[in-house]
Amino acid sequence: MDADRTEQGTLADLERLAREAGAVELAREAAAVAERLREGRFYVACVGQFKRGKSTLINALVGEPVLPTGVVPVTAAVTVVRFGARVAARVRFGERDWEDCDPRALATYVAEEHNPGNEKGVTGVEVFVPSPLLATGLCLVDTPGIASVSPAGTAATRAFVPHIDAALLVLGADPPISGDELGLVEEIARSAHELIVVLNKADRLGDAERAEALGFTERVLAERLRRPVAPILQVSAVERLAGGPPGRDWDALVWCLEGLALGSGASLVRAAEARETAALRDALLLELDAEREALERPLHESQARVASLRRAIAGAERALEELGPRMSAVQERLRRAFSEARDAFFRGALREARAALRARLDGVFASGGAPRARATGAAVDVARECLERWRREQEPEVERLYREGMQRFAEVLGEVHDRTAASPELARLSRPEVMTGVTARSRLVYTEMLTAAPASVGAGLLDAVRPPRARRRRIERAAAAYLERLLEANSARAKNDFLERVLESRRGLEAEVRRRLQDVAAAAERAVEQARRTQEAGAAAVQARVDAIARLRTEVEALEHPEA
Ligand SMILES: Nc1nc2c(ncn2[C@@H]2O[C@H](COP(=O)(O)OP(=O)(O)OP(=O)(O)O)[C@@H](O)[C@H]2O)c(=O)[nH]1
Ligand SMILES: [Mg+2]
Repeated sequence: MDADRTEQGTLADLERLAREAGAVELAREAAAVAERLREGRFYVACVGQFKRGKSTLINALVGEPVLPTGVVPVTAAVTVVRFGARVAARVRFGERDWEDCDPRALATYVAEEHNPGNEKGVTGVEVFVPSPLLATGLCLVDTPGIASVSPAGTAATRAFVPHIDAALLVLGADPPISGDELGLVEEIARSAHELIVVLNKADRLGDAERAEALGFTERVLAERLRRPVAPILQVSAVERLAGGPPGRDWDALVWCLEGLALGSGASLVRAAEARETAALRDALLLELDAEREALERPLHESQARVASLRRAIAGAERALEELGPRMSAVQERLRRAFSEARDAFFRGALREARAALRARLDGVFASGGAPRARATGAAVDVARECLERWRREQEPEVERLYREGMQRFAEVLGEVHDRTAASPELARLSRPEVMTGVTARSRLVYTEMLTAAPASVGAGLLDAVRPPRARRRRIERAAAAYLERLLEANSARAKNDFLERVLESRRGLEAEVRRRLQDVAAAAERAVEQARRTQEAGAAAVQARVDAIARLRTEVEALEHPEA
């Protein structure tokens, strides 16, 4: 059989089975996925921390300022920018149908200011633009910036991760990449392999700052993803949007995106097919099982269960809140342990490093030349060796601390599981899954040394007019002070990075528990409600429905798995 027909057939079957099962939203999703794949549409999601310029970058790429942008956190809902004969937009609320909307009024739905925390319940926004870049099926997806003041934005972006086919990671220089961004990109990389990384706002950066940010980010990313990443592209979305020439790496970015469409578009669509089909299938099986269980109980019990389920969900949410201080206590313990280790290092290393520097400076002054610059270089070398040694020595301990911390986090969160286990529907919140991410590695990822500017240029000019002995003393003092600053700043930075990593993992675990709680609860509530209606129709109706569910289940399980 023709491969395409098989694949489309599986989704069509899923849609039909979901409809028969009464899982309207799943049926709709299956239809939407089938349509997107039939049309060869794939999602390149622009992701990153808030205010990196993701929305501006998409506007610049499609050549129209269609998405709202601004200096305060803006994007509050995931927005798909796709090809259309003219600029148009549509929006969806909850499980309702799409509604056309004025593309100029998009901010009403997607901007944090007009829809804080997505209180309007927007579940989808699509913008159509007649851009040649999109004509290939490529869709640019704007996502809310992560780690901004609105947790709803981060949650919306994370919820979209399973639908991402390729990612466009938008970074800046300050900081070059955050722990949250690394966590997100690692999560995305589990299912989407294509990753383009851009350093936006390049117009604002000096050459030195840019080079430092680039080198650092490439190394950190490669280390975290455990594979090399393509060179980071430097762009300026505002320059391009203002109609400036496609300077810097702009053309390379466009080629990359066009290349994705031409070279990998088809395989991205196939991978999406396999991924989305598997997810829909699992969701449908979950709904069927939940409904069957509900049907097997008497009506009054089902009604009591709806009430008890609602209480259990509220209880679990409260439990999560209450566990906050305990999670913070674990975090605080880790902070103290790591701070002590770092302070001990700093005290011990400083003496040794000063001695090593003195020895090198003898060489510097013996060989003449520009002693101040070479003394600065010697301080950088000594600091680097010293920090590297520290990193090597500390790594096993850091790993142990991190694991221990994550284990404690998972145990604390496990209490939510225990408290909800009384409700069979919520007992599906299986503990091992809650612990995903616990095994994440904890290496001191930010090992590349920052070399803050040494003493002022003025001092260098004065060197020339000083007697040699006085000059040597001054240079030695300046180099020693610089060495101290380097060690202080870089070891403090490693500490902050470790703590940020811990915080990020904690947030990830909590978000995962919340998401599962909501998914399972929603499926169970729907099932109980549906079972209640069937039970009201009498025993024969119940039997017929149990039989139908058994048949549907068999059919869903027998569906072919599309190959990625
Ligand atoms: N100088 C400079 N500013 C830029 C660039 N790109 C975006 N900006 C500015 O940065 C600010 C944030 O841009 P947005 O596009 O709203 O950023 P975002 O990442 O979508 O923000 P959120 O949706 O809140 O996550 C705006 O004031 C933009 O004008 C750039 O390349 N250079
Ligand atoms: Mg935005």
